[in-house]
Order: sequence, then structure tokens, then C-alpha cells
Amino acid sequence: MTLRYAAASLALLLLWACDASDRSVQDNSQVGPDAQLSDRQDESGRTAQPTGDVAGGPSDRGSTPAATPYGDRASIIPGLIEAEHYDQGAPGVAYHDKEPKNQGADYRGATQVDIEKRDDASNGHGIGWTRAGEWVTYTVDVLEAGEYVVEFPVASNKQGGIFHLEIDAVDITGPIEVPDTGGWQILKTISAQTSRLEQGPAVIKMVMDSQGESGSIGDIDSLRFIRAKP
Ligand SMILES: [Ca+2]
Ligand SMILES: [Ca+2]
Repeated sequence: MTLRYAAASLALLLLWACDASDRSVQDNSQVGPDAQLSDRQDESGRTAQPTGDVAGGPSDRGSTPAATPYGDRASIIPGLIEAEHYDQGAPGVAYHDKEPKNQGADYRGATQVDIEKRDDASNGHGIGWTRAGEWVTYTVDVLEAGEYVVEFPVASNKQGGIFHLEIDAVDITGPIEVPDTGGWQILKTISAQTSRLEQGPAVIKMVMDSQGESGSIGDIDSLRFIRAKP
């Protein structure tokens, strides 16, 4: 009896193993976004954070991965953050843009944020086609606690709109108004002062509040954080 039982168990085990290997072959043959999603799952079944931008909507396979810093390195404050180096991640996580299509340059691959190529901008790019309700996030590391002056080179043909910066849903700048700079191709630097930033990691959200006469908020090249004089 015992021997027959052992043989039967072994046969069952072999059948199970064959079935499992068939399934793994089938899984590996999948291509496309679904296969990429399963590649991101580690052995525990948790979904790892994506390393690139994701053009589609939030995943319905559990919780949406958090945003990660551009280039996987938090931007340092004080310092310069390129506007076009917003966080990596899905729409609704790293950014929200009104238009599904990037209307500008193919600088970061799949993204809905409108990235503008322009020779007068630092890093040769900025963000444009800004509309009320849109936002982008920047994962930062604040090295020195305190208040900061933030400088933004911006461009606007006619009076621009209003935006602000926030951390954890708390406004840290108040409304920042983009002036008429004399044309879309003319950058002028405007500045705003922050409330006190605490030392350590933070996620800064740049939020577009209202459009100006230009029909836009403005083109934004970069954010330079400079310690405010006490
Ligand atoms: Ca846009
Ligand atoms: Ca830039």
C-alpha cells in the first residue's frame, strides 16, 4: 500500500511539475504591456516601482506604484531642478496633464506632460502647453531647513497665468503670476519665496492654478532653490 501510495504521489508530482513548466513557457511568450507588468513583480507578488515613465492609466492590479525621482536620484535643495525632470511614474501619480498626448518634444519617451525643446532653456528643454488643473511632482532632498527663494525662467506671449508649489497638499509659495515676457521665445526669470522647508526628503508638487490672457499658465524652464537671507 505504502509503495503504491508513494508511486501515485510521485506521478501526481510529475504531472504538476509538467503543468507548471508549461505555464511558465506560456507566460514567457507573452509580449506587450501585460508581460512588462508581470516582469516588474518580484517573487513575493508585490509590484516593483517602474523605472521609466508610464503612459497608461493607474494599474488595476492592486495599488499604483509611487512616483520615483527622475533618474532615480532625488533633486537636491538648495539647487536647480529642471522643470522637465519631474518624477517618473503614471499619470495621476507623477503628473496630471489635460491632454493625453505630449504636444512637444520626445525627450523622455512615453509621457503626457508637454515637454518643450528650446535652445534658450537650461538643459535645452522646459515644459509648455500648461493648463489650469495640471501638475507635476519633484522628489527632493532638502539639505538645509529654512525659507527659500525659487527662481523660474518663464515665457509667455501676453499675460500668463498663476501657479504655486506645495508639499503634502500645503501651499509653500502662494500664487506665482507669470507676466507677459514679450513672447513665447523670450524667457524672463521670476521668483517666489517659500515658507520654511524642513530638512529631509519631500515631494514638491508644482500646480497650475489658472490661465491668463495667453490661454496658458506659461512655459517653465526650471526651478532654482536658493536659501533666503535670514
Ligand atoms: Ca498640458
Ligand atoms: Ca529646463
